Amino acid sequence: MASKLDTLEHWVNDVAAMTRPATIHWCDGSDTEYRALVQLMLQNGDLIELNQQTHPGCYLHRSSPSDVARVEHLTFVCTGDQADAGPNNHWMAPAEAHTKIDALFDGCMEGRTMYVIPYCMGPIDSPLSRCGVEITDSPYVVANMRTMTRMGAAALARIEREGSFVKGLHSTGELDPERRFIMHFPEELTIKSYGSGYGGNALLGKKCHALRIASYQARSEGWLAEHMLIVGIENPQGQTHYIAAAFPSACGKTNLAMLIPPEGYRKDGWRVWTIGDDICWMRPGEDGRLYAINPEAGFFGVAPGTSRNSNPNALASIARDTIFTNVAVTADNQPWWEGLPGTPVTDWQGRPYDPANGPAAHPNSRFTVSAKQCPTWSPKAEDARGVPISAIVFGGRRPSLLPLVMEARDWTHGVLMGAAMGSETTAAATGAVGVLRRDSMAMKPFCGYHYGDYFAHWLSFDKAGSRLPKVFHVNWFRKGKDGKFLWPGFGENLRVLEWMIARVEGKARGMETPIGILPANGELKMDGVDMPRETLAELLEVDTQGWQTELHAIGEYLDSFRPRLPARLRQEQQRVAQALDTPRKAANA
Ligand code: OXD
Ligand code: MN
Repeated sequence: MASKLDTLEHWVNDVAAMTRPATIHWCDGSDTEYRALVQLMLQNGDLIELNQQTHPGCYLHRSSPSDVARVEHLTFVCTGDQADAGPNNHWMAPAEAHTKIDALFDGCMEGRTMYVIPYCMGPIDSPLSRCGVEITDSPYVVANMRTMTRMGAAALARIEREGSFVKGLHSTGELDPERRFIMHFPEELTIKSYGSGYGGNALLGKKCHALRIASYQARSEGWLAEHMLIVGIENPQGQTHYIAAAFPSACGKTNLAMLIPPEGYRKDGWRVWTIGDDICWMRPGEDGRLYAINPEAGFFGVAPGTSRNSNPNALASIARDTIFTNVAVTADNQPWWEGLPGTPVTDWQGRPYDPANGPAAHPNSRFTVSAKQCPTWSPKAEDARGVPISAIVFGGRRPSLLPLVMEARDWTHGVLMGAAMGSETTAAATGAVGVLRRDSMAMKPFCGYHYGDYFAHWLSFDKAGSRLPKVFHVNWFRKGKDGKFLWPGFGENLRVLEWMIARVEGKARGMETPIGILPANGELKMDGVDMPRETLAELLEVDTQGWQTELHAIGEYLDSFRPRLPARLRQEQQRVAQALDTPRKAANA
């Protein structure tokens, strides 16, 4: 009988015949291999050594200036039936997509090394994990994949055992935006990415596999692949609640996942445990609760804004053995970005720093670091069973209307809250920044199938025997009339999480409103926060008229997913809209 690895070898041979590399290297994930890759990249200029006294094992990579973010307009979901990709994706017929991109791959690795990277997304022995193999001609991708996934021999052994894996083919090509595509073939569990070296386009385990392909797989297998951080909140009694939270790119997932409790909380014995900062795979366990793993093994975090104030844990994590991409450097060769003390001398493009050229570090500059280096890394992150989720949180950048926190009255309402999510765009993707767009469950760029089917899949978890998490919506980004943020954010966000946990444990009454349950007077612990009462009132205010307009817009947005929009979701939107028209009735409903 043919070994399961034969399939892999066949595919590798086929790819080699098309791309024609000089050599093929099967990655084993060892330290020796990593060191050799770093040496190679230091020689060919892909990496620049940073100050090894202050930052041992740290290197800088500078991208081509036209290759610094995800490219949603060049990212395709190629399903046999166009309708299956949905209006939320760009679509191309699979045969046409293969032909188009294979023409680019033809001979593209001539004279170069082709790396074969077996990897596992999730703890190597977890039934929730899934494997993949990425073929690439980029040593930078190999080095980053080693940090971001469980890569090498153990993953290869699991692939041999299971036989199935996601196939990912990548080449940096000419880095020409005119010759760049990120193609997904969910029905073939295949990804083809050409012409970009940027993380989200090139580290195929991350967005391409763990979100777009995995969301598609999850639908047919009864689980969820989500753009969520996972954080454990331990109370002074030693009980830990795990929270999964979805925010669009560059909205502070990494900061929330590594939150440091305010001083009073620390003294009382509260602790925070980091499980993941970007992706969460969840599946119902035998007890009906949702159990989650972080499929990643590292953080690919946004550097600017990471500071002693915002995220000391991230700063501690990246003091060694980190690859920085597109940050600036100081006179003594330390990595630098806006928000750090000190001054840059060289900007992200390697030019002498001149404020007239814009920020010194690219706004989407990144660090890649092993999760194990995070001081709050939870031992539970390696638990094959995953962690039970007590609360799901949705949130976005909303300068107005959305209150600091609200709770959905049940699962269906929670799905509506997630579906209705909106946020101002950020630098994580190319395009205008600061424009409000709907981003259901923060999955707009990442859902590998029709959003209507996706909402139906979410609703389907509400069935007999399930013990689903409570669902909340937060908004850390509400602004006052002076244009300044009303909520201090960062560690203070624990106050909001504490209220959620109190709700989960049945220890807070909450206050019913037409849009959901808000903290009742005095339930948010504000001691030690210098905030006028009126500011808190503004953060929790429900502007009925504004919400009526919002509900109308949500209805129109949902209608764009007809005919696959689940009727239950539209009915839920109507229920909230009616409750807003007759607020008193809703409170007693
Ligand atoms: C990311 C993103 O890199 O969402 O996590 O863009
Ligand atoms: Mn992300």
